[in-house]
Amino acid sequence: IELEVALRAALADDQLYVAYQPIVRLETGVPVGAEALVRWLHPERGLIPPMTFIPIAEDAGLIGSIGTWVRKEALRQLGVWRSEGIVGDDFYLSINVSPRQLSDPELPLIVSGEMLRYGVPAQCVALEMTESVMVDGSSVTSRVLFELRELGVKLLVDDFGTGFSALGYLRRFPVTGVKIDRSFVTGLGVNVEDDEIVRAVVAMSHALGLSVIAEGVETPLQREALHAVGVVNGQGWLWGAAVPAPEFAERWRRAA
Ligand code: G
Ligand code: G
Ligand code: MN
Ligand code: NA
Repeated sequence: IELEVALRAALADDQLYVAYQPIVRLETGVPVGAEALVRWLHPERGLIPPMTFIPIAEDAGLIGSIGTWVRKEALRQLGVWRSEGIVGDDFYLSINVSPRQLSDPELPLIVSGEMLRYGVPAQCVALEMTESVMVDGSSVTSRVLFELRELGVKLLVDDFGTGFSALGYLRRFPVTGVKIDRSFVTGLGVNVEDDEIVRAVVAMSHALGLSVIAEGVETPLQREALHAVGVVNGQGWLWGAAVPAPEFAERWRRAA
């Protein structure tokens, strides 16, 4: 409850900011996009991780406001980077959306308005959702996903492989790609079972026409193992952690 009160104040007082982590082509290390990750810098407690405050925001009914703020801020920033020539048409921003946001029937209209306003084409936007959205989602959520996809936005399944669910939703929903959870990437090149899981995920994803992004890539060994099984894109500390917009632009200005 205490954190909930503080979180309401954080939204009002500019304590939230968005950090950007590059998503790169494994072969070259050149960014193809970035993931927008919300950060809360509390005036006394310092940085509070999203793993702590996102669940609180969900329970307190604040995830809608926070999600809206993050999405607008990220799309605004992408518009600025595009107009300054820091990134090009082939660079996309990937934004996390919670189940609650995807149950709002107005979301596709709102997102399309924001893209127009900030001069961002739909193919430069990805939305990341956990598979629970599709497993538990209502018919409204289903319609929202189809409408977003119709706009041209990419739809990615985050933390892929951790949900213990049947995979039928990959065919029923207009998903365009999966992000392999970092728990499977950690053991690559060392643990044969992780190698086999990732190999199978990649084969299935490609058979379904889905893109694959490996998360949490930290070592050259992991990068090589991913490349060997046909993964094209990755994200992780090997290339860079999430950083505030000015640092991201400084670091990647000429590459992206
Ligand atoms: O990189 P980091 O440890 O900050 O992210 C932890 C998790 O918090 C991410 O995997 C993501 O699922 C979640 N998260 C980060 N930013 C957002 C956001 O803007 N909205 C939602 N719903 N979740 C986010
Ligand atoms: O959306 P998602 O929950 O996957 O957010 C990614 C989370 O993983 C963020 O919290 C981010 O800070 C974290 N992360 C990103 N790259 C790495 C990495 O290379 N190693 C580890 N351990 N964590 C990472
Ligand atoms: Mn994510
Ligand atoms: Na993830």
